[in-house]
Amino acid sequence: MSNQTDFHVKENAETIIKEAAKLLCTPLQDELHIQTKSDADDLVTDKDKEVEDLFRTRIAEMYPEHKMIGEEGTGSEVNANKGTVWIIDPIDGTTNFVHQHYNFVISVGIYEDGEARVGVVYDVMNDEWFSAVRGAGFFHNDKQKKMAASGPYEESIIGLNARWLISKRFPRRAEVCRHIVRDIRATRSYGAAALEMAYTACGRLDGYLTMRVSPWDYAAGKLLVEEAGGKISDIFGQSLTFEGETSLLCAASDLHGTLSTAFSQSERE
Ligand code: 2AM
Ligand code: CA
Repeated sequence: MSNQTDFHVKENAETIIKEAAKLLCTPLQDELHIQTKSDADDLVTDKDKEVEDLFRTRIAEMYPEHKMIGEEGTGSEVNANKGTVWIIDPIDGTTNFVHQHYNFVISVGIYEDGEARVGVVYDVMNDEWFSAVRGAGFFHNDKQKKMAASGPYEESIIGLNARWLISKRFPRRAEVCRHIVRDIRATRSYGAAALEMAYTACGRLDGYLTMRVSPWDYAAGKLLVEEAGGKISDIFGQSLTFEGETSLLCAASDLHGTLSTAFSQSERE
């Protein structure tokens, strides 16, 4: 895709997002139908499925040759590395959507032969847009922004869910997380990975890390962070592969290096 085509696709993605957002603004009037997925805390609603269905319909109308992968099951057979693929999280932060009706986003990453071309994260209740086009930069609403260089480690604020401090599955990683919490200025947890990547890209967080995300959680956020000038990888500094669940770390270069080195060293000890 050329840059001009990318901007056109981004506009069309934003049009679908606006239509989808309307479905999410009024759920308190409707009765929300809530189910659990992998565990009792992993929620999904009829709205997640409605938004995903809307994307499937609109993409097929606009771009019949494009494919789609969605969290709620669309395109589970699709190879993200072949052709043009929209990777979508219809609601990132479903727990927030259900409990707080706040801090949830629609996340859309558009990839061509495995390379990110367009990323859009839309914070529905705050009406905030975070977007990027490959080679053309990161935008917060309509304003282009670059990430600042890392400041002193002890003054950083990092997005981190307290759950990972007590993880039994990853005791070494949990210990590194506890050291990080002790040494930095503060942590924040917004409960929506795509939003936390967007906040890192626009400077509200110095970094974000988590032990478990899936491709639809980071497909858009990865381009946002990269186009803002930051780094994104798993917690050991390895590239994200779009295959199954992974850990994730994003930040400006120096902070990313400090944190990924801490996790790698602890794993070797
Ligand atoms: P979701 O809201 O789209 O499910 C905090 O829970 C963050 O981790 C959210 O962005 C959530 O995305 C994401 N996440 C990814 N995989 C998850 C899983 N298997 N269980 C719970 N949260 C998951
Ligand atoms: Ca989701």
